Amino acid sequence: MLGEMKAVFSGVQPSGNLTIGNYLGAIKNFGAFSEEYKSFYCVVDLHAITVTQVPAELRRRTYETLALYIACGLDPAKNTLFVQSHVPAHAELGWILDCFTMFGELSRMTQFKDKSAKHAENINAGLFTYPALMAADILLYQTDVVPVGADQKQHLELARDIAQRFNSRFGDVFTVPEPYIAGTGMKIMSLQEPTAKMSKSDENPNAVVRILDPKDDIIRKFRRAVTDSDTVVRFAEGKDGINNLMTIYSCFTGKRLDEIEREFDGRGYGDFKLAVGEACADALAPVQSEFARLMADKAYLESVMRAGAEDAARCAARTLNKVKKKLGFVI
Ligand code: ATP
Ligand code: LTN
Repeated sequence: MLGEMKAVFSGVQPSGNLTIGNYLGAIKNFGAFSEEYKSFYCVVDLHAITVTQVPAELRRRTYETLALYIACGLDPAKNTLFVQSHVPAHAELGWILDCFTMFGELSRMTQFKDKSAKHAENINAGLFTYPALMAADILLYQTDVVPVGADQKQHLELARDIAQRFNSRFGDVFTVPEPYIAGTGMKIMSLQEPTAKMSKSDENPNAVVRILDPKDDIIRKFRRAVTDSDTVVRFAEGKDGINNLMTIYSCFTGKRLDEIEREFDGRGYGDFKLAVGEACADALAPVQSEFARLMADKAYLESVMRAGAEDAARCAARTLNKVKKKLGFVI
């Protein structure tokens, strides 16, 4: 709780062009909290540099990620939208929480294991302590709810453990956050390898549908999606490709899985894939045009991020001061 209100916090890394996994698993669900919660949505650039970034691209994507937040329906008047590095309290509390996070806990994180396998030449300390910084992001705002995709559940559990550990030593300092993992959109899989998560840093362009992809590309990628040798559109074990396409179609159209099975009864995969592509492209079209409008107005985006950082810094300072006092720092 932040004062009288419940608080929601989430973050997206400006580490690549966002995918429909980021959209359906995370951003699309953020707006639901705006009315009743004090809402913080952050572009987590400090997290992004745990893997090598090209500076000019990082800068461009930071603007783009903020613009996408707004284009996906987050009104800056109702949501605090900001860039993580603009609020130094994140790095400060991150360090403090490093000292309350165990080596063994961090070693068990699957994202660390996956990313260190993928970036074997750059297994840096930041990649390892990433979850403690994420805990700092969340705990600074006395966050009640964190909407994330299923892949972040383990990090959320660690953030809860860190909060509880700190509280049991120093009294009630942090709200213990709950994850909010959206229904069928929780894990969108790669179109080329449907047992692996769709990830914005995937190198195979056909595996990933990006929020900003033109309609033709979207249709083509779904047409090439890996399915199976069966011909029936049915949600079932072993049909990972079809299950994923059905999930995506359901998220974009609001139709239930059994309705989708009936809709495509007796029709082939070709028809179904085309329908998924069209539903996806149609749903993204308004987001894309709003995005283009926003990106043409950098001054507006800068005013949003500045105001967001000011508000976030004010809220974060309250928690950070409390933490420093508890620790025995002279303030
Ligand atoms: P990267 O490939 O750089 O690790 P990512 O695509 O996993 O990035 P993040 O910035 O780490 O994206 O995640 C932003 C949000 O999107 C998180 O809440 C995450 O859980 C969610 N998310 C990412 N990929 C998916 C997916 N395939 N399905 C559902 N949610 C997802
Ligand atoms: N770790 C997340 C991004 C992230 C985040 C957060 C999400 C950083 N800080 C705080 C929710 C709350 C990711 O990789 N998707």
